[in-house]
Amino acid sequence: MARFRFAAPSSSEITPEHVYLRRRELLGSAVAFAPALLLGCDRGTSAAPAAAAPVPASPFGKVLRSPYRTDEALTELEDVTAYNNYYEFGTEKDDPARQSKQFVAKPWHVDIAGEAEVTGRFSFEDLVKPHAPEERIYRLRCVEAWSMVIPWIGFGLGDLLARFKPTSKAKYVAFTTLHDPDRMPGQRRGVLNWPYREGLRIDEAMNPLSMLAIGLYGRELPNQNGAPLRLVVPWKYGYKSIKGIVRIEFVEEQPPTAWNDSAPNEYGFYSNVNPEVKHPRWSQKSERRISQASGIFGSRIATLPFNGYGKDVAALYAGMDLRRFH
Ligand SMILES: Nc1nc2c(c(=O)[nH]1)N[C@H]1C(S)=C(S)[C@@H](COP(=O)(O)O)O[C@H]1N2
Ligand SMILES: [Mo]
Repeated sequence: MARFRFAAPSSSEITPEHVYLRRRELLGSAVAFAPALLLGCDRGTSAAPAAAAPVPASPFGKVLRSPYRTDEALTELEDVTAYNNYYEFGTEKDDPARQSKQFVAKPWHVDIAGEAEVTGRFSFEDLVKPHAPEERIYRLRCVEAWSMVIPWIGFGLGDLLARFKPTSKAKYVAFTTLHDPDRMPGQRRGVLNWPYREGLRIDEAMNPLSMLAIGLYGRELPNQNGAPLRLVVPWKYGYKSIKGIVRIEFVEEQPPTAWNDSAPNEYGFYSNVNPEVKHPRWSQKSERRISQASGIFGSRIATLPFNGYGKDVAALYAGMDLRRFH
């Protein structure tokens, strides 16, 4: 495997799902008969495709392998798509997978509005087409103290936003999820003030780590993960990564956000992963990585400031009291 890895370094193809799955089989069985082979692997990364696995067509065409990637073990596809938070489809972790089965994320439009030179309604296809899809492997840290490592397909949010030429009044970007109780059964209950809304300061939105995801594990985004497009902001708690986006608005004032709205003492606007700021109901100092290798919930690991992305984003908050602006 190690040899294969170096024999094929130039592949910019996405690591396809069946390679991940095959790799998982290899990892599962290799322990029994070939520990040396396993050790030779690039442990826990998807950078090493399983030997001789054919590369199937991707729904995205060519996918670039982004340098934005952690080399930690991936959370298995089964868990990424079975253990979700998406209150539009129910509040239990297994609700979104079950209750989003009928959801059809097509046709899909996104309204671009507010302080920008270019505004209007764009089809999902028109929005996505100019952007070369890339695979980025990010940690997602939920405020509930579990985390996953997910190979997303998408592109930089900033690249998309720049197309609309935000004006100097665009200090924040506000995002809104589809509001359609007929198609999103969870919205028939008032557990949140629908529609789900999120926001970023414009410099956070333009930071190259912020991405719009349209897929994961080489496939289109599953409904329960936010089809057809959702935000992924890896240095913030998971709830900032809003799913099923239908509106992006450039605004001058800090916009309201769903969780801050419903429990302001628990959820601030910034929501940067911060082990030093305690959630009123639980510590944020550690997390359990969801992984089948070590039981569905792996052992506890220390949570890192900014979810480990401090090198790239800490400067955004220079001089700010991050306890106050939590
Ligand atoms: N519209 C919407 N987006 C949402 C949520 C939600 O309930 N509704 N849940 C958030 C939370 S709390 C988390 S942890 C992540 C989970 O993403 P995943 O299910 O793809 O892992 O989605 C976030 N995005
Ligand atoms: Mo979350």
